[in-house]
Amino acid sequence: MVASRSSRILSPIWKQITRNVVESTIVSSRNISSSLVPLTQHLDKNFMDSATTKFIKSYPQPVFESHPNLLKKGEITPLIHKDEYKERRTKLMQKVFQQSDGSKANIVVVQSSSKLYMSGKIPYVFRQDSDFFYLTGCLEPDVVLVMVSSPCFSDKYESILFIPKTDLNTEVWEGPKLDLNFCVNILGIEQANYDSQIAPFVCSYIKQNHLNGVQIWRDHGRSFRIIDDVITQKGGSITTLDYVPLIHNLRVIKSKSEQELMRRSCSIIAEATIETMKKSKPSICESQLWACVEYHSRMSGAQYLAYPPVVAGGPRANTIHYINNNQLINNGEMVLMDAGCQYHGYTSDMTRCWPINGKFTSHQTEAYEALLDVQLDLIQFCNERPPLDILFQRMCRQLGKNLQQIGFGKDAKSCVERAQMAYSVCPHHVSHYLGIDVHDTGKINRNIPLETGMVITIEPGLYVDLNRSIAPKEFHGLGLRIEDDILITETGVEVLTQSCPKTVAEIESIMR
Ligand SMILES: [Mn+2]
Repeated sequence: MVASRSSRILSPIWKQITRNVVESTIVSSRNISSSLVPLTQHLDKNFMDSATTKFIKSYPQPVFESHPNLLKKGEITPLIHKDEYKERRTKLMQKVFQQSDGSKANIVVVQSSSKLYMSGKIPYVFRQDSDFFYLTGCLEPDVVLVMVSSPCFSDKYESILFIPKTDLNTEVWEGPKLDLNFCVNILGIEQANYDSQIAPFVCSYIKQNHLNGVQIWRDHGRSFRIIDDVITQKGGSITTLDYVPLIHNLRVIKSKSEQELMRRSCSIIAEATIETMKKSKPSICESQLWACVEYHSRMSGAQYLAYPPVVAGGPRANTIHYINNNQLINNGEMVLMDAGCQYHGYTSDMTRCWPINGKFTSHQTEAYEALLDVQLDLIQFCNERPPLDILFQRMCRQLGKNLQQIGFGKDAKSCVERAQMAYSVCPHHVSHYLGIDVHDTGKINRNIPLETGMVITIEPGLYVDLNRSIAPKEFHGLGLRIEDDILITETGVEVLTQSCPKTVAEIESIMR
């Protein structure tokens, strides 16, 4: 990364240009069509070299004009059209209205993520806030979406995007930034303004509606100083409510285009995992397998891995969230790899285990097949659309039964005792919702029946640490998990990670 230069050595002519342009970019929402255009008017012709021209034509995020390989006309992010984003906002506002008593005005405030820094001016890879992304498709930091609806008008609302004001110097270093035009013409938000106008706008809206009362909907898990201050100022006339459960209710059901994005995300991680199996050999380092899965994911179009993967050789697989990934894997050991990627905002989450030398031992086969049998049964059971918690109970029963058949928990006499024994070797849940987040829509209870359009994981595990007395000695140290991503369809289930093999014979054949 190139270090920034001190502003002291900017030549006077650049100072002049910068000053002119900063002054010229003050654009109100009344004349947003003039945004960016004035930039060129102040530039001397001599400075309009090819790099500058290119810069003027650039956009803050991929659009059809600049990335026809990624986007069709009208799509804000790949496969998601402007109209779908608008429909999401409309549905949210309908839910907001349903939750209100109808006599009050509603203000919904959704913040994007902010840039985070590792040190000094070195940023972390930027990841957009999931709810903000879902409602706008906007990939820029420090933006705020405000939606307002007056009392008694259920289907009428207004959306305004508030953006940070940029300057030429920032754009020279970081590239083009969001402008008011982009918000309206590309993102399809009805109005746009600068972030200095958030408080005045919200205050005046509250003032207009103070007789009816005003409800402010926000993410109760995040603070937002501007809105905190407004609420403190305005005191009693305002109720604050949490919009997150309402958005999660929408996000938990995936549209056709979201399903296709998830399908691609899952197939990328499936193929990348196959490549990683092929690269495996005794004494390879866990970090090399991590590099391999990340390389193949990104080469196939993923933006990044969705979370730090677990690449755990031998007994380290018993540490469920092992992410050190820094040890050599010995001949005769198995490796557990839990990895997922992010494909244009949508996440996959898959786990496979394989012997590092390509050949399962008899005990590894026994334990692995006991677990795989449970996983296959649970995927089938999804056809009956059970709640996730029922899947978990079923996992405990089935795993208990299978484990006893290979010598675990000899003293467990009843079904309940066997299920308890299984819970002791698989202490995590067997499923979670999946989507924009890995652990998606956390506000949705796991006790509701599965519905068409939901995507979930099925991930039973078996962790036999070195002192696990209920297990025969030959299984000690083994840690296994098998995880696939499942779409609930109108007619049944679709295993989105299907293309990654998981039977003993298939895995051995791939590694041969
Ligand atoms: Mn998972």
